Amino acid sequence: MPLLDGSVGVEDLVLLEPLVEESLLQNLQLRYESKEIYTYIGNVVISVNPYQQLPIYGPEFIAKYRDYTFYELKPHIYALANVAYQSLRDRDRDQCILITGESGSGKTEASKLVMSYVAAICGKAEQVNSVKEQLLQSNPVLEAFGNAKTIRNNNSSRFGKYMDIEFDFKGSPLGGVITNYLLEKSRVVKQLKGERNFHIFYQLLAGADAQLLKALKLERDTTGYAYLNQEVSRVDGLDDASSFRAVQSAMAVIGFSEEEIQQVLEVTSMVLKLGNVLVADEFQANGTPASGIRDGRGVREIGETVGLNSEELERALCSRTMETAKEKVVTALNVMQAQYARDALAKNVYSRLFDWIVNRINESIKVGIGEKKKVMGVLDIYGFEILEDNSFEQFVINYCNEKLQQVFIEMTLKEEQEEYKREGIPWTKVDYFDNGIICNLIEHNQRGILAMLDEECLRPGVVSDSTFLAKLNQLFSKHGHYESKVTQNAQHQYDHTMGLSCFRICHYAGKVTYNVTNFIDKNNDLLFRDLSQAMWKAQHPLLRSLFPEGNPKQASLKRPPTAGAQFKSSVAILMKNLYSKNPNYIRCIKPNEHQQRGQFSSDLVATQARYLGLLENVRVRRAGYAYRQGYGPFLERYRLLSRSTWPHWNGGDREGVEKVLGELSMSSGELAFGKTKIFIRSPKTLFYLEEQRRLRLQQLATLIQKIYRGWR
Ligand code: AD9
Ligand code: MG
Repeated sequence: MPLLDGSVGVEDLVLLEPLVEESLLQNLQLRYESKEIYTYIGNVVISVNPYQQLPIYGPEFIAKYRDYTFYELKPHIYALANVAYQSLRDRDRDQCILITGESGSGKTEASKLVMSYVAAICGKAEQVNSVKEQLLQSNPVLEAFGNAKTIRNNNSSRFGKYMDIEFDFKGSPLGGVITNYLLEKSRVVKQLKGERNFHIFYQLLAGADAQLLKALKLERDTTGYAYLNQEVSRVDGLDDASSFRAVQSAMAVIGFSEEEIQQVLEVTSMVLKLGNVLVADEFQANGTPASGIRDGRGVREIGETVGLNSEELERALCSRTMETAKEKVVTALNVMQAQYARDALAKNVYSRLFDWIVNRINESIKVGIGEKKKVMGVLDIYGFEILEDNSFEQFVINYCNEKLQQVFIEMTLKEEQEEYKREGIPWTKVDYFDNGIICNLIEHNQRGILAMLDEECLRPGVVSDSTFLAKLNQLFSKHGHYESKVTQNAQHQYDHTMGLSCFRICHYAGKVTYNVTNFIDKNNDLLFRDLSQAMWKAQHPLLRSLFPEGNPKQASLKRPPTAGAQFKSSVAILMKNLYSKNPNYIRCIKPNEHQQRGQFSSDLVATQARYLGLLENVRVRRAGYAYRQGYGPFLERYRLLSRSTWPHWNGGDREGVEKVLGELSMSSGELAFGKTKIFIRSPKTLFYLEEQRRLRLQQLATLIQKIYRGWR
C-alpha cells in the first residue's frame, strides 16, 4: 500500500514532514486533487467534500473494509465505522462517532455513510432488516422537515442531531433514539436572499396529487405563499415531487399511520397558510390603533383544515389577554404586534411539529426496557459559525462547539496521556490550550453569559438587550476571553469594527462578535397564551397535542425554561452521553464556497483546519504512539512471524511479543513496552508488520499446497 507515495501525499498526517500548517494543507490538496478525500490523523478521519459521486462506496467496498483492519486499506469512513462497530460488538465498548465541520462540509453525508455501513454488516435476520429500514428511513423524513437550501449548502441541516443506535449482545440492531437540537425556526417565516424555507413545503406543493392538494386547500404554485421565498423555488439536483413520495413512503416504513401522515401534512399546510394571513390596521371604537384580519379566507381555511373556530383564531392573533389574580384584561394588538404574533405562532407550530415527528420516530424505533444493549451514537451537529452578523443562534451553536472541543481535548489528549501513565511509558508533555475557561464564561451557573441572560429575561421591570449587555460588560470587563466596545475603551484599544450593541468572545477557534439585538426575545421564546389556548381548542388531535399548556386546567403561571437554559441542559446531557462512550472522530472540510467539484481553496481550508485543531491533533499523535494493542491480540496476529512463537508458544504474551519484534530488528525508538500493551510510534512500522504478515501467510499457503499435492 502506498504510504508515502509522493503523488497522493501521506495517508496519515502523523507521517507528515515537516509538520507545519502549509505542509498539512498541501497534503490535503494533493490528495483531494487525486480524488483521495479521506486522510487520517491516527484514528481520526479527515474528509474533504468531493462534491461529486466517487466510486468508493457501496457493497463491494463495504465487503472490503469489513475484512481488513484499520490501516490495511486506504483511509475511509468505512474503516472508522468498522473499527467502531467491531469494538462495540466484540469488546462491549459503547461507541460514539462525532462528526463536525462547517456547513456544507459533508457531515450529514458522512453520518449516512456510517449508518449504511453498519446496517450492511450487522445482523441479517428478517426482523433485524425491518429495524434497519426504519433507522435508515428516518433520514429522508428528518431531512424533509429539518433541511433547507441555504447559500452554503443546497441540503443544509437546520438542526443538530444525535442518534443512538442500539444493538443486542450479538451486534444486531434493536432500534435507537434520536435527539434533535435547536431547529432554526426563524426560517419558517423568513429566509435570506438565495435561500429556501424547509424542503417539505416545496415537496408538498410539487408532489401531492390533486386530491391531496384540494383536501389541504393548497395550490400547486409556490408563488402564492408569502412564507416561501419567491426568487428560489427550485434547487438544482433536488426533485421535490419525487422526494415527497419518498418522504411519504419513509413515514409509512417507520410506522406512521395514514392518518398520522395526513395530520402532519395538515399542520404543515396550516403553517404555510398562516403566512398569507394578512393583518391590517384597524381602530377601536375609542380611536386607538388595533389590528384585524384583512382577508378572512385564509383564516377560514386554516380553521377548516385543523378544526379551529376562525373567529377564535382571529381574536387570538389580534388581541392579548392579560390575567391578574383579580381580572382579565383584553388589549388589542397593533399591526406590528399582530404580525409578530402570527409569525411566532407559525414558528412555534412548525418547531413543535418537528419535535413531534422526532418523538414519533423514536416511538417506532425504541427498544424494550429490559433488553441489554450496546450503543453506537452518531452526532451530526452544526460546526463553528462565524457569519457577518452573529446572533443568539450562533452564540449557542458556538457554545456547543466549544463544549465539543472540550470533549475532544479531554477525551483524546488527556486520555492519551493518561494511558501512557497507566502503562508506565515515558511521555513528553504536550502543551495544549484548555478551553475550560471559555466554556465557563458561557455556562457558569451563576456568573455565565447564559445565566446573565436568563436573569435579565426573568427580572421584573424594564429589561432590554442593552441592559443585558451592560451587565456583561460590568461582570466580564477583565475576562481574558470577553471584549466589547466598553471594555475595549477601558483598555484603550479601540476597534471600529465592533458596534455598540455587540460583545465578542475569543473562542478556541477564533474571535466572534455577537450582536445582542433580540437576545432577550429569542431566549424568552414566549408564545402569547391566547395563541396556545386557541391551538389547544382545535379539533385536530395532532395540533392540539402540540400545545398542552393551552389547556386552561393545566396552565400554570410558571414559565417554561428559556431557550438558552433548554439548550444548555440538552448539551449537558449530550456531553454526559459522549463521555460515557469511546469516541471516533470524523472531521469534515469544505474545499470551496461554491459547492464545486475539483476546487480547493487553501485559505478556506486553512481556517477550517484551525477550527478543527488539526495541527494540534497531529502534534499530540506524533508526540506519542500512533498505534497500541494489548499483548494478547497483538501476539495472536503476528506470532506467525517468528519461529520461536510459531506454531506453538507456551510463554507469556509479553515475552512472545518481545520475541517477535526482537527478530524483526526495529529501531528502539519505534516501540515501547507498556504494562499491558505494546506501543508503536508510527503507522509505518505497523504497515511493515502487516506486510511481513501478508508475505508469511502467502508462504504458508504455498507450503500447505505443496504438502497437499504431496499427499495426493
Ligand atoms: V450542514 O451543516 O447540514 O449545512 P453538512 O451536513 O456538513 O452541511 P452535507 O453532508 O449536507 O453537509 O453535504 C453537502 C453536499 O455535499 C451534499 O449534499 C453532497 O452533494 C455533497 N457531498 C458531501 N459529502 C459527499 C461525499 N462523500 N460524496 C459526494 C458529497 N458528495
Ligand atoms: Mg447536514
